[in-house]
Amino acid sequence: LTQDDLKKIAAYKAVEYVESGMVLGLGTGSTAKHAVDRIGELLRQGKLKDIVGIPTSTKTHEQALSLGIPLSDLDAHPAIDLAIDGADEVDPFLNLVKGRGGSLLREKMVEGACKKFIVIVDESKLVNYLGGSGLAMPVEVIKFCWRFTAARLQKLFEEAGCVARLRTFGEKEKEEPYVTDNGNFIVDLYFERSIGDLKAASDAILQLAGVVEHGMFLDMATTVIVAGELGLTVKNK
Ligand code: DER
Repeated sequence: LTQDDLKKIAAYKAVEYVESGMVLGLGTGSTAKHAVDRIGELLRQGKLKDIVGIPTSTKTHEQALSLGIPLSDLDAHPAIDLAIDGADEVDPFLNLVKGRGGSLLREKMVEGACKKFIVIVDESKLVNYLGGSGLAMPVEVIKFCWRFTAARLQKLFEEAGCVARLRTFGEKEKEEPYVTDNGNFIVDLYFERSIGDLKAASDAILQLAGVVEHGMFLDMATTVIVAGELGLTVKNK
């Protein structure tokens, strides 16, 4: 089984929790893409009806449009029945790192408004502690004086050996800063050691005026579906 097969298996399992008439948060990323495709398929087959989708990115908005999934937004639907989305890291307490796809702000807004939030991952996303994968922990920051904000973020976590880097895209020498759907930059944090108390870390990050939001989703997931070589595991909060 390829990693994408596992992502699809987890996604299809999550869609089994979708009932007709639900307002759904539609996630972003390669795993959530399979869930959105599956919802579109079941709508087309008439197996699901009266679904309203609340996309977490322009990318997912376009995918859902192409599938004919009726769409709306948080202004019209401030309370959402169920969101399905991927994650970059899942710790043993179902805390998440998200946002390596750049959509963390809208994801956190939508998923924070949900009664149930199902996370779908392949087993490679499981970590012992957040930041433990050595991969990016994203922080969305305003463009204004982003270097100032990045330096304060790096200083905040110097104990954990933190390096803060502006997210860019494009070839070497012609790299451009990545700009989110909301017109902001992303500073990615890389850690050598655990940052310890996650709630304290979250509060400290959000106190910096130039920060918009960070990619730690603490105590938000209600169910995590993990697809592994040996099968599916469903972890409930
Ligand atoms: O950017 C995001 O938050 C995505 O959901 C990410 O966390 C998971 O993306 P993947 O399913 O492509 O690994």
